[in-house]
Amino acid sequence: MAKRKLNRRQAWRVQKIQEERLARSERKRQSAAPPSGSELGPEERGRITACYGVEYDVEAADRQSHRCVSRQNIDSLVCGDEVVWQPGSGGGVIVARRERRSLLSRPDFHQKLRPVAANVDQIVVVSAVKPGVSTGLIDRYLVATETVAIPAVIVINKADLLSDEDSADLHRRLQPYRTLGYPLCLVSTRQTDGLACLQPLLHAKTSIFVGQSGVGKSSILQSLLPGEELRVGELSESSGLGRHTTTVTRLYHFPQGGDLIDSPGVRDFALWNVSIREIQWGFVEFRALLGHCRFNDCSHTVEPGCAIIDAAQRGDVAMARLASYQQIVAALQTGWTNATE
Ligand SMILES: Nc1nc2c(ncn2[C@@H]2O[C@H](COP(=O)(O)OP(=O)(O)OP(=O)(O)O)[C@@H](O)[C@H]2O)c(=O)[nH]1
Ligand SMILES: [Mg+2]
Ligand SMILES: [Zn+2]
Repeated sequence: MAKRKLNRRQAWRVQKIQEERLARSERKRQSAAPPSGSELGPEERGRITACYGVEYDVEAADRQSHRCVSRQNIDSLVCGDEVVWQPGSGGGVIVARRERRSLLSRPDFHQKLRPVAANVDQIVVVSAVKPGVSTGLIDRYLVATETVAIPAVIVINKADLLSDEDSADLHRRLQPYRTLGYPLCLVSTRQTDGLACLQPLLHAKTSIFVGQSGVGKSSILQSLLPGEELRVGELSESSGLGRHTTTVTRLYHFPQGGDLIDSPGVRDFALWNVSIREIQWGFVEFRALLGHCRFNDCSHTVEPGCAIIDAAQRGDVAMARLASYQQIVAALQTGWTNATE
């Protein structure tokens, strides 16, 4: 159809209608925006305990929770962030974010690196007898925790499913972590006192649980906080993997002190934006040996005179840890750090 040529009056009317539409949408946008300063109460300090897209739960000093939106000039807000907020009639407005002590990021489902939690003092790497303990995966998590310089604790859940012969093998595989000084707990939510080893480690600090979906992160938290209603999922029988039951990252308080952030598990954990140097630094037992290899640029994989390979052959570095490091490096070189055990 040929374009109809408008006379001046018709063109003016079309323009007028467009302007009215724009003004209407702008009015709508403004009414959805946070209230202006004059309608808000005094500034208060608080902490973000959960994020839902553009809304946040902010906990005030009196532990009351307030649903808030954020001023647009705050770049990113995550669970654990300490903020300044102002109460309003229909909820509050976050007006500033305080400086972070630490920030934890990880790839989302689209493999984009996203911040997950702030001001965390300790990372609890959770693995489980079912779907299985992968030391390769634990090593990748430990590289990540060492990179952000946040202390790690290793937890192996579902000890109730461990047979006597598997138990000996598991203890052998976990020995290197004990030697390195990582606190390590074998726990179960199905046994009386099954969490006794973990409980004191969570006292008086903010911890976050990380680990594959289905390892029982929420179940452990539920056992430690019987008063809370947490969502715990069933393991898919066919795959033995969980179904990402937890969908929102949320901070909980223990009555005896200490906070814990529960976050959705990831089926796979790849190391993103880490350099070979950071990976080497992430293997804590390598640190004293770095710089002692025959070649300056030694990758500790095939080179003769490698101080780390020599140490592994002497038994000073666990062979499994060296193999794990080499797998991560090999995977990094192919552009994907999806190493298995
Ligand atoms: N046998 C056994 N099963 C457990 C134990 N702890 C948790 N489970 C089961 O493991 C399954 C997964 O538990 P969740 O707590 O939802 O796992 P999650 O790590 O929070 O999973 P996401 O939220 O998806 O990351 C559930 O069916 C639990 O009942 C345990 O100690 N022993
Ligand atoms: Mg969960
Ligand atoms: Zn070397």
